[in-house]
Parts: sequence; structure tokens; C-alpha cells
Amino acid sequence: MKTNQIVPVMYDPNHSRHAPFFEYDRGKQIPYQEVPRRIEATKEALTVLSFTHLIHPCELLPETAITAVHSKELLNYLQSASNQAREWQEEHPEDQECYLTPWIYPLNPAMRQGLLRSPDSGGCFAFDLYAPIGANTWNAVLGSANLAYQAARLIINGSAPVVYALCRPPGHHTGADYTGGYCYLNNAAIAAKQLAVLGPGTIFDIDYHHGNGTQDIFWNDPSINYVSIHADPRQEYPFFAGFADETGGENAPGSNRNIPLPMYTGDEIYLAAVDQAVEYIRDRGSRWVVLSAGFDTCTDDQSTSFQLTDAVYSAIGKKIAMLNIPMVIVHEGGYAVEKNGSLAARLLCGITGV
Ligand code: OKP
Ligand code: ZN
Repeated sequence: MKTNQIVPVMYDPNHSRHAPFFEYDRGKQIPYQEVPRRIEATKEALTVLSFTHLIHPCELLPETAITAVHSKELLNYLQSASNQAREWQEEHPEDQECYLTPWIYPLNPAMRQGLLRSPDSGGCFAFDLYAPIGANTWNAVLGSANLAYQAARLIINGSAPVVYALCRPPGHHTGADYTGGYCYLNNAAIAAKQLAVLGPGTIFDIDYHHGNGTQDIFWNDPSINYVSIHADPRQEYPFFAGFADETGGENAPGSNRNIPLPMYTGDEIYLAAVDQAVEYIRDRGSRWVVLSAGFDTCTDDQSTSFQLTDAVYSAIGKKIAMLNIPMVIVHEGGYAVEKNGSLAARLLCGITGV
């Protein structure tokens, strides 16, 4: 995209008060990897670029923009769990902040029906342990979704051809009615639903992990496509989705494209996959793209196996820019904390041709 234009960078400070303490790795408590500094580092790196402009949206998205993607039950659960966490804290002021974590997971409809009526129904709305809910989680989640929504609105009203949404928490693992993998609302899906007024389009997911939630949401939608490059789900999280034979529901054959890559993939194989994805986006007649931008593909990310060098991110940006269609970039994963900033800057410079 040849833009001599300003790239709006959407930011909401509410994310920083969502900061769970722990997660579990093979039963061992380790520090929660999805930390506030990820987005603060990205904000700093993007705002120093000469062609960006930081925007803190003053309005919140309408609820209909969320229910276009998610069940009302999921929203009620997120909101009430946050309230419950706040009440618990008020009753135990000297305790460490409370993060409600689902601990019973129903495996069949009868178990689900029982659990739903209980005070600990969280497991009905989560597929793993990685989306705990604290007193400030709902506000952070709403703020994050709002950035993706407002970014899409700026595209639609012609204010900019490229917008970067500094979303945190991330979104691509969350489906219509479940959370998981640090994700609560699907930011990319919310943006895509708005952009659909411009015609067919594609969500391109370059996070290291497959975006099972995004795939699930648009599985049967022939005009919102999903293409993802990620680590082979036979060996990596989320394990149950992301296989090459998942190509779309019966009303939407070909609307889904997975490109799983081997563990320890490097630059050359990765960039060949980007070429395939770009060709797919073009073949689907896309008028817009939402880029689910994860930076956990880089060598320095200790939680993943790919070995991409820094230079790859601007090369990815250049390849996507060849499509010459409007784009919302939604921040997803990336756990080499400071790298989020420098790599997002490289990606954006590739996209804008700077
Ligand atoms: C979110 B995103 C435990 C590993 C748990 C959860 C991965 C969530 C990834 N040691 N991993 O970046 O796609
Ligand atoms: Zn990831």
C-alpha cells in the first residue's frame, strides 16, 4: 500500500489493569506470559515512527458489534465474573488480587447443564485454563475489542487505508461462546464483521498459534475468509484445530485455508507460505484484510519454536502491501516482551513502504 498517509494507532490504557499472576505449564505455576508491557512496548515503538498518530478512542463500541460475533451468554459470563472477582476482593482486601479460573470442565451436555446453574460455571465458557478473570478484566477486554472496532470504522469512513489496533488481551483463540489461550473476545472477528460492508474479505493470521476461534466463527461464512500460517497442530497448541484439511463449512467451501508449518521453521519456508496466503487472499476476491499480527514466530520467543529473523517482518509487510487493499492490523501474541515493539514497527514499515 503506497501511503503517504498517516497510520492511526489505536490504544486504550485500560489493558494494563488486566494482569493475571500465574499460568500452568505441566502443573507448574509460572508467571503469566501475556503481560501489559507487551502492548506498552509496541505503543512506544510505533509512536516514534514519523507516519503514525496515536488515538485513544473516546467512545465505546455498540453491544451489537460484539453480539455480531459472540453469544449474549458469553458477554454475561465475562461481565458477571469480573463483578464476582471485584466482590471477592472487597471481602478479602488483604489477599492478592482475585483471578477467577475455571476448574471444572463439562464434557457432555448433562454435565454442562448442571454446571451452568452453579456458581462456578466458568468451565462452560472456556476450553483451557489460560483466560482467568479479574475485577478489571471485563474493562480491558471491552477496550481491546473497541480498538479493533474503531480501527475498522476508520477504514470504512475512508479516514485511512491502514490502521493498527494495539489490542490486549488478544483474541484469535476465542470463539462465539468460549474463551481460551489469553483470549476473551475475538478482536479480529469484530473488525471483520464491520469491514464486511465493503464486500468479501479475509482475516490473515500470522500468529505462531492457529486462531481456532476465528476459524470457528467464520467457518460457514463464504464472504469472510480465514487464512492462517502457524505451527503444526500435531505438535503445538491448540492441538485440536489448524490442520490443512479444514477448508470451510458446507455453505462456505474454500473459505478457510490453513498452512501448518514444521517446528523450528525459518525465514525461507515461512516467506514461501506468506506468498501462498497472499495468493489465496487475492483469489478469494478480497476487498479488505484484517491481519492478526502475532510476533511469537520470532527466534527470541522462548515459548515457541519458529526461528524468524527480524528482517522477515518487513518482508511480510511488503508482500501483504502488494494486495493494495485496506487493512486493519490487530495485535495478537508475542512473548519476547520487548520484541513486540521492534517487530511491529518493522511490519508496519514494510506495509507502508517506508
Ligand atoms: C496465545 B496466542 C503453557 C503453554 C500455554 C498457551 C498459548 C496461548 C497462545 N506453557 N500456551 O499467542 O496465540
Ligand atoms: Zn500465539
